[in-house]
Amino acid sequence: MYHWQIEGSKKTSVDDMVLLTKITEDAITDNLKRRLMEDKIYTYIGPVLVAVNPFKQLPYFGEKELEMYQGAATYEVPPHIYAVADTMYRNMLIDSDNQCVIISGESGAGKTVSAKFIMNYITKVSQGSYKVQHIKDIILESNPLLEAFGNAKTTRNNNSSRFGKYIEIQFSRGGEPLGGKISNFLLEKSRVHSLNEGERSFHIFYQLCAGATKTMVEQLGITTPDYFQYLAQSGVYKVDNMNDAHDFQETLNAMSVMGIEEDTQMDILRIVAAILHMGNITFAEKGNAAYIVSPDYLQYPAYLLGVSAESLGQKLVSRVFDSKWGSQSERVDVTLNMEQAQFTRDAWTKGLYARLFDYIVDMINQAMMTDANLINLGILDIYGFEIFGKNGFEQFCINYSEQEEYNAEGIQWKPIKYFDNKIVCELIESKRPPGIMSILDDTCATMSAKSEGADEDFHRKMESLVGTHPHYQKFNQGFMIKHYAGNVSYHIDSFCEKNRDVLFSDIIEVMQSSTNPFICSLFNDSAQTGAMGRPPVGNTKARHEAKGRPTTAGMKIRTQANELVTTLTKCVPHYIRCIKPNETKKPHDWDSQMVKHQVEYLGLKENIKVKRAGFAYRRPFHKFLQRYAILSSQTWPNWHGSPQEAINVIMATINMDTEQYQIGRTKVFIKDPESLYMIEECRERKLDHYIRVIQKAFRKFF
Ligand code: AD9
Ligand code: MG
Repeated sequence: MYHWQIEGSKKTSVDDMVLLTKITEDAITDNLKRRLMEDKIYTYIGPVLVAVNPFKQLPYFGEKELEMYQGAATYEVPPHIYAVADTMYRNMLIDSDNQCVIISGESGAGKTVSAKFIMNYITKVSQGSYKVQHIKDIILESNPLLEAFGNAKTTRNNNSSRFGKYIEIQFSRGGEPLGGKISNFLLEKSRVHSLNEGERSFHIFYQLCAGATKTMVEQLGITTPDYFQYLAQSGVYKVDNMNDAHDFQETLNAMSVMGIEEDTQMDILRIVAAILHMGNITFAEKGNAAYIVSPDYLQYPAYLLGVSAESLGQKLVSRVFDSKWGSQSERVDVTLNMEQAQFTRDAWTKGLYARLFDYIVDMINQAMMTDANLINLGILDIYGFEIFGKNGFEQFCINYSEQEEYNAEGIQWKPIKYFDNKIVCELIESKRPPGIMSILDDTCATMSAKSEGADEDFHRKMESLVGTHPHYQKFNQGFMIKHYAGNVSYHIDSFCEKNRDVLFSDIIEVMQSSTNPFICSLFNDSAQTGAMGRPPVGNTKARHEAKGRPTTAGMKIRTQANELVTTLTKCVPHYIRCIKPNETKKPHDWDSQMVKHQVEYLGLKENIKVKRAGFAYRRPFHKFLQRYAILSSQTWPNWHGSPQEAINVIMATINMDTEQYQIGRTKVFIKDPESLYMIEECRERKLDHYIRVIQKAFRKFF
């Protein structure tokens, strides 16, 4: 005998938004809100997972769920990120196809957390020997290590990824992880020297200050972060719910797991400390020439970097300029003014940091390298679209790469009507007629050694070449772009310097002369990885591209974005759309306008429509009956016959066209979504009826 209970109330949410009766942005937003209020953060649109950031730990990520989602059919279990991970893993094994998951959403929406859930799930459910366990440890420990060096507190996210990452886990045909590979994109290295209000630099700086051992304090001159100008400029040292000293231990442990020896760990920290000490070197000006205010401040960083205080000081205030740029070539001796000296110091520290970051990525890659020809599962966690109070070159690049990634999804997704992204892509990357990136590269190719007036020149050229573009608008200090995710105003300062991204050759020479072999090795540029990784150097052939132009940051991003799209097209894609429900970072706080905007630009409505078009609804008998038995007085509240008969009875009660459904072996199939909505409507009416009956009964008694 079956006994049915009313499943939820009329106002329950749907766990697959393909089932929404109305497909409007409001209905989608409302559905997500209802679910979040019940702590249900996951919702499907067919196979796409929508994840709303709960801003609190939820209980359903334990061993029980790890068990529950293995091999489970989607309809048997509530929507979950583990279900996506499980589908990827099983598809990969069954079809021997590479899989990837593209995680998108704005800054703070939960992309990195989602990526980690997937990595956790996959490493937990896959089998393997002792050796495989070690690879799993490396994969998992790569997260805290990369986050220490690549994440920072921004106003939008306390643990914001300041680099993009694509991690591939490589598996044997039997499903054991045997290796992996990380590609990193565009570290926001200017954060080393410039902080916006309310933000911090990369976590590692604060970790070192909070967690340094006695030896480190002595050997690296570590003290509290307010002593270091680079950190003191924003005055933010602590992050809610973050324990820097504890995280430091985790960073050190992660380095050990990567096989980085203790001596090398100390070398890495030496560079971190040297950067902080260099930031304390300040300049003043006499005439037009910069000088160092307190030459004493040169001693410590020079000692840490293994170079003489004299050469460090000299290279900060003057420059032998090997200005091989484009077809021009000149050698200029320049005395720097104060601004240029500061610029040089900052270029130096961020150059050091970028090389250190690349070194760490290299070490992780070496630790998980395998030469077996395997199938892989990739996870793309790129920075989220951002709009800050003041946006510069970095935001421009971040928003551009987010846009490229979005384009990559064009592979599978219908173009989104709401916004034709192609027009903005052209505005940014078109070669002919030149788009913004080309104009920027042209300006850089002809800019003077001292780069004076270059930004203004770039601004003027843009005005004449793209000034009339519908998504471009000029303002006094910069330009605005109407991106799909919002309008962003970019300030023009330093666009050219940041795009050119050269580390002056004489700085490189000083670094190569270091008595510390580790530092020398970082600057031993036989091949440069350029703006996104190691900055190009002035004295190598690799500096010049085929056309005789050096690689710029912009070129590098375009190349990497294209490579990424090529990689992704070779995989079976899966999608996770992360949504940030508020700006307060508080649980159960819902900003409808903000969510609706994300629903719009993530194209969720269009996704639902596409999914619905080819929709064939199928449900196991018991699930169907649980929901719809209420529709007939014969099947409700008890039923004694077979489930197949019950379904026939229900369908007859509501006059369902017999063409519209079929009863399979274990499931019922419904042809058109409209028929399903018809059943849903009948159910709602029935529920209304019951509610009225109950209310009436209540009124009678009270
Ligand atoms: V950015 O583009 O890197 O700035 P993400 O990566 O999208 O951004 P992240 O994953 O870092 O955002 O999430 C931001 C914060 O939200 C996390 O640090 C958590 O505190 C919080 N969060 C996100 N998702 C979850 C979750 N599923 N459960 C609990 C979460 N907290
Ligand atoms: Mg992130």
